[in-house]
Amino acid sequence: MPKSYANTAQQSITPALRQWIIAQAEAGFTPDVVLKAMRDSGWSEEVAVEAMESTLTAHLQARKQSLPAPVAVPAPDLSQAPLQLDVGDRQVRVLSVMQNPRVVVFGNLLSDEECDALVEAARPRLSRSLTVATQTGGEEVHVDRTSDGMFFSRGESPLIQRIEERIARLLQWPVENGEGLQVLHYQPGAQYKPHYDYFDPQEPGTPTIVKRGGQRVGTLIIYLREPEKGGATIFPDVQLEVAPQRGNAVFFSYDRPHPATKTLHGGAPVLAGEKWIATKWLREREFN
Ligand code: PD2
Ligand code: ZN
Repeated sequence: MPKSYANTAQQSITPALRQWIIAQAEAGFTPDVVLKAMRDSGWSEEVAVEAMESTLTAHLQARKQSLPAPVAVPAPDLSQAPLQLDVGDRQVRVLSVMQNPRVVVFGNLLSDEECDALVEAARPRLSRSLTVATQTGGEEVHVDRTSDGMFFSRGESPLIQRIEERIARLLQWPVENGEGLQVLHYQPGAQYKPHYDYFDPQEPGTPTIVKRGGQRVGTLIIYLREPEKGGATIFPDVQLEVAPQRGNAVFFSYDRPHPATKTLHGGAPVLAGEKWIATKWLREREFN
């Protein structure tokens, strides 16, 4: 740590000292440990306490200000802790709930027949998955995403319409705010490395992307065909793994485009067999 060579009366709180205090706090050291290290390096108790207090208060304030404001997000009605939710044409089971990040695992969202029908309608239209090109707002092939995929248009067939209406009821979010359903096919070895689904406000392409419908605020990943091994959806910030069980789905929401939402997630490599999913991304506003 920066040493104090001056006597107590002359000790001043330098930028180097402030940086060091922030680094200690972010590394998880408690205030007493940090204070002791400062005293051991020659700082007086009085100056050390003042330096800690003023530095950390200002740091937290700055962090708060850089956090985007929270917005409304899609959410199932879990106020009565239901075991299942009536979505009109089906009872969807609530299997697991996490508060922070907001993650809900659903069972019985789609029938086996609906899963198969989506796979067969998607199969002839697959091509190597693209990700959004963050520089330009266009799309590009990306090594982090080794699946094949396609998008259905919203409402393009009675099957798609039925599923979209079911999702809208389940998550209490308008059909119009949803992007078209995307189907992804992972072969052995394919994965989707951890990422956030919201568009990074720092990237130059983001203002163009969010002109249409605003930010993404929620994701529903539906498992259409399960692999024999691997292929879980993982949330590394909270060490959560969701098994890709056919007909089930994992939902998560993010009320601001910021890592503070802890919604970093990925598709673990498929180790054997093939994995098929359908993803519905939900926007703040009508997406057209
Ligand atoms: O296939 C998955 O489990 C997965 C993981 C991360 C899908 C997505 N992201 C996605 O479609 O956004
Ligand atoms: Zn994702």
